[in-house]
Amino acid sequence: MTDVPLILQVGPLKPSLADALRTEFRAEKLPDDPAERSAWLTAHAGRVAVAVTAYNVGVGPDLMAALPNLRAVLIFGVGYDSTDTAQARERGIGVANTPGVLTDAVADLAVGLLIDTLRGVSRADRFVRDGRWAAGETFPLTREVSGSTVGILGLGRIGTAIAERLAGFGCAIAYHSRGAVDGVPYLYAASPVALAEASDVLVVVVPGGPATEKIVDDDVLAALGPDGYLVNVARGSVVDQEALVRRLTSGQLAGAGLDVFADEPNVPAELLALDSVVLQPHVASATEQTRQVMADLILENLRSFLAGDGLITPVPGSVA
Ligand code: NAP
Ligand code: 8YV
Repeated sequence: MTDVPLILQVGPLKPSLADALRTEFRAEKLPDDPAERSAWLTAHAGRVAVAVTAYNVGVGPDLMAALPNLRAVLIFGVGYDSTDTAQARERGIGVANTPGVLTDAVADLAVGLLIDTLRGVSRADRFVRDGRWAAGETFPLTREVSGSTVGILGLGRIGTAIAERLAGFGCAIAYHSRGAVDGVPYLYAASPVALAEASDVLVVVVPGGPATEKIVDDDVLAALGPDGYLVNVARGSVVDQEALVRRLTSGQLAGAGLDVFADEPNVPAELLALDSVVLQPHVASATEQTRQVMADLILENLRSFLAGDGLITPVPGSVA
């Protein structure tokens, strides 16, 4: 046992980031195997000063409680719903994420997913590859994107970037957040149901966590109606996935574009079988450029924190 402060990698990270943590900071990786993890924690937990993790793993309540000298958690991603921020606040542990630097990439993918879902880009590609065009079949008409009304649930950084892109398509934009946003030219809806009622397409981009658990419930999907579409680039937890599957399979919803799911990487078999949905493996921020800048921001936070200058991008409510 030594008292040198340790940087701990929790879960998989971008390989170049994991390399930089290991070479520049002598970081160690928490074993994945439960028995090995438990033995590692028994031997080294007291040395861990900083944990570096990603959205899909995080530092949950048990792991955080097992690290008595933890001082900071750095999250590769803007969402921090898998990390116990309440315990961190109580214990004065700083939590930082990577906000802003992935906004454009996520907004681009959301708009691409929306266009694909309404216009059937992936479906038409399958149609051609399957030889159906060559065999004389006609691809069915699809739904116009330009001029449609798009509801944005969560007009934050990414929601705003999506709205700005879609305004360029001549879409009417409505939104719902817990409060109206000053100075935006979009229609404010007082609830998720009111937003869905006003929208042809509902794009979901609120943070995950208990406050937004199934915020898109069956009532919201019903309000969207049989000609309505859902696009989710937020978290699987924010949509009632069973209700979504039911409405899609029964034709009570026209289609969905989904980058996120309730139990990733598992996607319900019913969705895999549906031609009206476009499915993505949680890749909205996954460009070379964005992932590099996210990794750089993690390292900048770490260097700043270790130099005693605090976290550069603490999450709301966190100590810096
Ligand atoms: P942000 O700037 O904090 O925006 C979040 C928005 O959601 C704000 O407008 C906020 O407004 C609203 N909101 C929060 N709680 C709400 C509630 N209970 N009801 C209604 N609105 C609520 O965050 P961001 O950078 O845009 O990121 C948003 C989320 O996108 C992340 O947290 C993450 O889960 C997800 N994301 C996914 C991917 C992906 O790969 N698919 C990539 C990046 C991000 P108010 O506080 O005024 O309500
Ligand atoms: C992930 C995301 O961070 O930022 C978020 O909240 O969901 C994504 O950008 C990314 O997939 C890497 O973990």
